[in-house]
Amino acid sequence: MNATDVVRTALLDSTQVDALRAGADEVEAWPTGSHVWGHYAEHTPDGPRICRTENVSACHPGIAALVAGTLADCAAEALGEPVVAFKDKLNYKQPGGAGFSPHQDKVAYPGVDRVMSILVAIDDCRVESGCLWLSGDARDVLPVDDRGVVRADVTAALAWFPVELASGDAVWIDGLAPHYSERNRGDVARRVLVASYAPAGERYSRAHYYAQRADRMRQETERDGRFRISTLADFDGAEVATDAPTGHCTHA
Ligand SMILES: O=C(O)CCC(=O)C(=O)O
Repeated sequence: MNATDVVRTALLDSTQVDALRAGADEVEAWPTGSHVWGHYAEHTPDGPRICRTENVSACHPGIAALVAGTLADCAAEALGEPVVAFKDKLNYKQPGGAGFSPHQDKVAYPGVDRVMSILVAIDDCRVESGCLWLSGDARDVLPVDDRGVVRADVTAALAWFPVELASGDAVWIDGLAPHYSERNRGDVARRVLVASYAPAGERYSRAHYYAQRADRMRQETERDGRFRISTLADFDGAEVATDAPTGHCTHA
């Protein structure tokens, strides 16, 4: 497998890219911790910057429409059957922003069987700005360490390729495909929207996923004392710890 097998060039047209960019700007301006599903910041050399917003669809109709429309069609094509969108997030990766250690989405999303994520580039994603790296070598769930990321010795034995994208391009990430990304060493942001889908027949839902996610994150943090922005402790950055969400979203 290489990047040409999994990239859809220009999945979004220029009107869709402009709308997505405007939506991401709008959401990024929300105060840290103000969105009940997660609106997280990290420490960067330029100070705290927003690094991730979870479940953007819940509070942004434009992005919700994209997740339910063009991106869902792309996921259905990849899985070869109708899909349900159960998760989406914006990853911002500002200059100096951190990457993510190698992981598999099937391990990260509690109880899901088959999953296909579509990562669409808002800004150009280059090696320098911390694009995604993928491996096509895994046929099953791989051994993990205490953070839930693929064990270093296993990671070292896999073949990896970078997935460079222009804004509007997308990449399919199968639930078993190990992937990671590096720090943004450039001077412009590398923002992406990532939406995740399960086959509709599995009856896996957004409400189920986000309830399971909250439980899993609470349990894991009780176990290891780490503040985290996902079920796995795969984020390599220094998060700005915020209080647990209260169950009330100020943007809904
Ligand atoms: O945005 C990235 O670089 C990594 C995407 C990803 O794997 C994740 O958010 O879990």
